[in-house]
Amino acid sequence: VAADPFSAPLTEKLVGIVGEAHVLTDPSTTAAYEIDWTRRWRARARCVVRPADTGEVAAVLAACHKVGAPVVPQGGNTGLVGGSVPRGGEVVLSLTRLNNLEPVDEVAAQVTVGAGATLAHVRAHVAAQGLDIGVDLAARDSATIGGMVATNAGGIRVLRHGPMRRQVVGVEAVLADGRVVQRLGGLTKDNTGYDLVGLLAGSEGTLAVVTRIQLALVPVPRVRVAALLAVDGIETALVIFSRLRRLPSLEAAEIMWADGVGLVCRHTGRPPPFAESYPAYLLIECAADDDPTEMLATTLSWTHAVHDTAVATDRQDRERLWAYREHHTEAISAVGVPHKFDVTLPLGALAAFEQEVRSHVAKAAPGAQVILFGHLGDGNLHVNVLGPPPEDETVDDVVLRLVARHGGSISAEHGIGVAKAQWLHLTRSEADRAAMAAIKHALDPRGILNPGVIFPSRGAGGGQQPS
Ligand code: 2HG
Ligand code: ZN
Repeated sequence: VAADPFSAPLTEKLVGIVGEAHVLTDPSTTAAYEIDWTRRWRARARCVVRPADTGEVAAVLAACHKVGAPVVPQGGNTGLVGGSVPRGGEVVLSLTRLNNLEPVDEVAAQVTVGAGATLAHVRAHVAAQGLDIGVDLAARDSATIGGMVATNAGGIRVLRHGPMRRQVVGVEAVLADGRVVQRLGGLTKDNTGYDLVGLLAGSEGTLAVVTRIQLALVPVPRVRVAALLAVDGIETALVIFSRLRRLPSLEAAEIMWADGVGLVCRHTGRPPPFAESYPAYLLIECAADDDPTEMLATTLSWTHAVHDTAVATDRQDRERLWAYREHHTEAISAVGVPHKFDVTLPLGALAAFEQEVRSHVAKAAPGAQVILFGHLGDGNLHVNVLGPPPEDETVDDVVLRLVARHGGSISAEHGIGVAKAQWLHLTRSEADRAAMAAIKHALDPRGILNPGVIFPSRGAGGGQQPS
């Protein structure tokens, strides 16, 4: 019989491991670790523990494992599916102090970093060698590499370089009972049993806690060009994209609509992108050593479907165009607490889905505001619904079932977290779920790592209830 985790003097044990200053229990200091970025998911932690290195992470997990105390690993807490905040009474294991950056290996084009290093810090660290990480995303200043690996983060360059899993050459991770596994040899070829590195990428803190990551780096291209194209809608955008995708220099193809861009302008005080407003906007970026501008212009010259274009090459101008896209998340959150659906559809189903998701949500939640945007090239739309209260899951059910009917995925790049656990069955069969559960049980037999994430918690309909 497991000891009652709440009667054991666990907190004292943790203080002995990491020091008093790094075990937080006072609500004024724990609050920021207990609420997620969307403000939809919030609960009290038993305590927040901030180890300094792998040894301390291992000791913390061993202590928690001994008494069966549940643990929620947390990086930059920029997740959007409630997977990095407590459900009530867990130990929050914050990895942000593991932010060591090791020297860049220029020959191998690799770097090894601590799980708590932010994406922006690692990019700045490797930039001196003319290198970069293949993944980039709007939360770059806060998102940590460990969290990005754990969630297999995607972002704006998946088209060119793939998601986070593809950038990871090796990891060091601590298992639920405190033992450490390490694959940091930096070998390009290494077929020695199961691919633990690939398995931990996207495991959302349910199988082990990633502490160090070895990343493959990509060269920084000499010239970058961004273009914002005003179009009539997603069908036109897809036709244009079908041409653009033949350009080897294409890195990003993002879509947004007039309402989202309007919200961004109001929220940030920026002027609209063009003198006139258009139904939708396609934002593309090409990067290469030889200036890709002319090839881009030639590729676009056949179409008359672009109403207006803004092109930018220098950094400031490019950032000005990207701002319309990257401020969507915060502009939406400034209006209210959104229901977020990060979904992928087959590209051929994207236009029908766009129409249907708007009409189905309007029927299920009259008056709700639906803001769409996303990574067109990946078939990845971010459906944000404002209006229904956080605990009302009617629109969640409507949107996710619609995705499944169109052959899509209920999570493209944000993960399942607790937000979508009860809908996992929509796109993962019973056999699939049994295989995943067997892996979970093998690596975490006491179920202490991020309970309620990916797999719905037993008894409850869908794990944590929204606050
Ligand atoms: C993005 O693409 C992020 O900017 C956030 O994945 C999406 O806020 C969202 O729904
Ligand atoms: Zn995204």
